[in-house]
Amino acid sequence: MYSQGLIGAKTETTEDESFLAAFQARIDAEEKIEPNDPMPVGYRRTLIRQIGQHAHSEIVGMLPEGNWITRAPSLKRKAALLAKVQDEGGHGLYLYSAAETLGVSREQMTEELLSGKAKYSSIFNYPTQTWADIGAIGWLVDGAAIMNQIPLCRCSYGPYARAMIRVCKEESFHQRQGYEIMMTLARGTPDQKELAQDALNRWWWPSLMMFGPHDGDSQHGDQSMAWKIKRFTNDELRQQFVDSTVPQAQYLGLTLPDPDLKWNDERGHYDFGAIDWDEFWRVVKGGGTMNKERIAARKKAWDDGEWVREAVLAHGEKRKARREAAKMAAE
Ligand code: BYC
Repeated sequence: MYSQGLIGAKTETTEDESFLAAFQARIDAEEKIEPNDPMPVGYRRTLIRQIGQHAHSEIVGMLPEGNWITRAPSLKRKAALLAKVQDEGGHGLYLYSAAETLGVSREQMTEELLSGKAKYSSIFNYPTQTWADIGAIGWLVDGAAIMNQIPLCRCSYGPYARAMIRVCKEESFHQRQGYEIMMTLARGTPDQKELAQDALNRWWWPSLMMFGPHDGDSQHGDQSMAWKIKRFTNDELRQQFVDSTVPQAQYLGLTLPDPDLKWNDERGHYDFGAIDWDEFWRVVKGGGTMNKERIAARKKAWDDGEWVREAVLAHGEKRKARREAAKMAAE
């Protein structure tokens, strides 16, 4: 992996006023920050936290949908779902590689996920109860992900921004496959339409929570905006998501589970009801229905893969030794 030579690299900087001002000037001039550039410790730490958690979300996110691969209703649906889940694994790999360019190892990030120190998106702690949940996840969860990730393509840190470009293209396919499942169900029998409505009722509020706490409670928001890691605040992106999703629900003939949802002519946006922040923090802190199961599945995957990692390293060592022996013989 191109980034592995950077793990454990010397990363300290002297953070006097002139260094910080020069760094901010580069950000303000829209220059990309690259792995070997000097950067403030806080900038590096924020990126490792965010990219690491983003990577974890992608691979934990494979679990709720992976749960339906064997039960997809047709071969076509199975093939699309398999491809989608595989894409999410790929996103995790690009993101772990992007985080490695900041000097952190995959092992370290995995330990933090398994110990609960590093978070992953709250949304993946809800169970996928019916086939319609796969439609709702593609439509809403991938839809929310796109809304959040398109601006990350312009993130000030080069490797993260570049990883996001491909991720967003794939998320766009995911969103469409989800919406198409919802459309098929919504236009099907009354029972099928009811399944779609039930899935929407369960996934709507957790999808709004994906954007994170209100701006007033977002600890990292202001600094991440100043560093142009984030380009929009949590509340701005949540509002954009609501505004673009309401007409999609109307087109499906489904009802969003929010009696306070209504168009506000003055603001030019939809008003929506209060989010249950107690539920959000409970889930983020490990109290969701599926938290324990998700971490147990990731731990098993990590443990089961140990022999593969060892075999790859041993193979690498052997190849290196062979190359060196051939070089010595040639000299
Ligand atoms: N869930 O100061 P704030 C996907 C945490 S994958 C859990 O606003 P920030 C997909 C936050 O980490 C979707 N925790 O933070 C995959 C912080 O805690 P720490 C993942 C959350 O970073 C497979 C604290 O709350 N997308 O789409 O400025 C299949 C305070 O928050 C959540 C990304 O990761 C949450 N929802 O803003 C389908 C995108 N929200 O770290 C789909 C990249 C907040 O201090 N990440 N927290 O312990 C971001 O854009 C930002 O990190 C966030 C939060 C907007 C999520």
